[in-house]
Amino acid sequence: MRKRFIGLLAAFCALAPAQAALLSYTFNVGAAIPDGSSSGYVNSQDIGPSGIIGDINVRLNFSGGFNGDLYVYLTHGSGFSVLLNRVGRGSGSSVGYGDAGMNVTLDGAASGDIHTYGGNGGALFAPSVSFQPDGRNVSPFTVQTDGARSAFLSSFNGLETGGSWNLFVADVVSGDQSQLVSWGMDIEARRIHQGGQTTALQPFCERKRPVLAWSGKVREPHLFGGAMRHRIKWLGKPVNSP
Ligand SMILES: [Ca+2]
Repeated sequence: MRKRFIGLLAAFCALAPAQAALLSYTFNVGAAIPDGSSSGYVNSQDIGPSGIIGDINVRLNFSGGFNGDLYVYLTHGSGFSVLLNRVGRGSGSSVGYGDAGMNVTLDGAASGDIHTYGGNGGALFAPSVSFQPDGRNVSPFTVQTDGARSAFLSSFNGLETGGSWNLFVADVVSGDQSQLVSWGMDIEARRIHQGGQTTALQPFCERKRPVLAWSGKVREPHLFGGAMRHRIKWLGKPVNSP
């Protein structure tokens, strides 16, 4: 009986339309990046608590410089993602792509790796153009095209949006100077905080594990039936805790 119910629940989750709130932030910066300095530049932005991250894309807008000089990563809480690590640097080139500037969206679901975008600056000059973040969590002085990729934007999934977001940018090779024009984030939030309440947008489907855990390993003897009814009440309605 329980298995059948869980099966029905799984079917419900599979059929339920995905719901999420899109939170967009753009930060106009206009900062020159120190040329030939691994100390780099950090742009920190504090945003209020608005939700829990389901997915995040990051927009980068640089002008001038030499793209293959740039090493860029983003941190927030326990999250960490390498966005650019000397694009184009690999066995065929020790300096990377020489294009000046970019305006691009980094999206883990995009089809191409920005590290190998091809060196055509024109391809990167529209925020509607998207690539996967570089993800190579290695020194920008040794990075190679075929290096392992691990530091993706999915590192932020499940974290609260609120708090400090820190964009680190270094131009690690002397000659040519980049300017960070602006950067931004497009966040799909699975739950949003408004007016002192948290609204669950996908109460069942984002909590598959607790649902499946209701098979005896629970603290409350009536959790299976009681919590299920409770959660059904949550559907589309405000709840006071995540
Ligand atoms: Ca440089």
